[in-house]
Amino acid sequence: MDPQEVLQRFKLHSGGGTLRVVSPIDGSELSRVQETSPQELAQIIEKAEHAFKKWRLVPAPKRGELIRLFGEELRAHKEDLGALVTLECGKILQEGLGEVQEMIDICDFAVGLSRQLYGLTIASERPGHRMMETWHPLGPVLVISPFNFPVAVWCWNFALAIVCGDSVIWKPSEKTPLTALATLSLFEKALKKFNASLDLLLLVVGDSDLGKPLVESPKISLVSATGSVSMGKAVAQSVAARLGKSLLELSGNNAMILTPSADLELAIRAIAFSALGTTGQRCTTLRRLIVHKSLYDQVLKRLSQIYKHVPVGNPMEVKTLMGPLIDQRSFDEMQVALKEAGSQGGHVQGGERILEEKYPKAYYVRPALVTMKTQTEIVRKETFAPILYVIPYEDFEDALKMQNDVPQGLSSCIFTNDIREAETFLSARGSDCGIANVNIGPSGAEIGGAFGGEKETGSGRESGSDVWKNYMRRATNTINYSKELPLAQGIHFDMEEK
Ligand code: UN1
Repeated sequence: MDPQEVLQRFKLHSGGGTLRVVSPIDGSELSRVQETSPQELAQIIEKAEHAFKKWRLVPAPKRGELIRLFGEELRAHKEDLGALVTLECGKILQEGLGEVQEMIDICDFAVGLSRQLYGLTIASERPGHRMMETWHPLGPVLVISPFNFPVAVWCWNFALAIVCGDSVIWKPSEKTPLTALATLSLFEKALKKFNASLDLLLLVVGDSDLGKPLVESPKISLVSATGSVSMGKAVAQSVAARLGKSLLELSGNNAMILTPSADLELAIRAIAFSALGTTGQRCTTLRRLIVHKSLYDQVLKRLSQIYKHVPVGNPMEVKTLMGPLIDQRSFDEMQVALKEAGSQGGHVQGGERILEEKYPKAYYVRPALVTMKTQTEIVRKETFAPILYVIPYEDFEDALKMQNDVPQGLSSCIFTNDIREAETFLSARGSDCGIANVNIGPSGAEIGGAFGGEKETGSGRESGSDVWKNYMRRATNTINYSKELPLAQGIHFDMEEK
């Protein structure tokens, strides 16, 4: 697909702004985008507040109708938006399309949800009383989204926030503003069909400093941020300083325990997709393979072949399975990590830059397979690149301990056909991650489940299940329909009026 054609379809080629957007595919300039100025932020917040005040009064199933229309636009433009995702963040076209499908899926989920924002009725201890819980729209939500899932992760938040009655301010990664602009234009089409002209989605384009005044503003009811631990810590501290609400989905350091009873054919395929997919730049990427020593040699041999031969190249080409890294910084960080791994006793295969002559301004690498005797410091760190550490284990309990012995707690999995191992892995003393899978890799989650993790991953949950509760406020209501005024806890407070 011709990049210019893709840009033209969303009218993004004209440029005229100050933010230079380059494609990681070849380092070429895609466009120059208008940046939001710091002076505009107050007005953006005001617009979001104004839209929220109107939107919260629209019945939830009607709000769902808007997301249904948005989902239809996404369906109609799946190919174009998927190609734009590939062009701007470098993931292969299959994954670019998958990303748009993930948006469509969460829209469908949110439409159903718009008729299911259920509260509870609670038995009152007092006669003639009824208690209930009601859920109300929360307010303007700020969504800070990452380059690696430039639209799907945002959409998890957006689709839910909109059916919950909130307005959304979106601060996409400064590396991927074009997909955000294209998505905004599709949402505007849906708004038009819905016959509304509300500022339910406001974009803030520019570098991370721009997000700061928004994060600090008490007018933002929820800050949902996806990205690195350092970004998450800064956001969490600012929001906590004003006792605001945040929802964080940060780094992962995801492992697979590969046991003697595992179905190796499945496991190898799962390893390949979850370690190499998105060029190792998913927060759910498989980074640690904890493999039983009886399988170690044969698994390593097979992986070594896969790592040598996996087709790396232009992500627009059908045969490519691994595209470029996002930028030079990411490449440099990968090299530093590999050097450290070497100095900590690791043996490194791959990891070098390739296709330099064809793409001098882009960063393609051979994925790196690193054997380690133990889980050293560098293994415990998340490096956002295709590096897979392979560590042997002898005793299942040691493997479990190793799986949990990292600061992050996003995703994890075990490959086993032994029910005791599987159930132990899923039990209270098993994996400490927000996602724990059996005979499936750690990445590629469906939208129906709650997505997120513990420890340094930030404890937030996005996407499915009952995650919608993050985007609403809860009220507990007690109604007295009796002619008495009994107090709870049996307290007497009788007074005589003089
Ligand atoms: C991310 O990398 O931030 O489970 C999100 C997955 C995708 C989402 C990844 N559905 O890998």
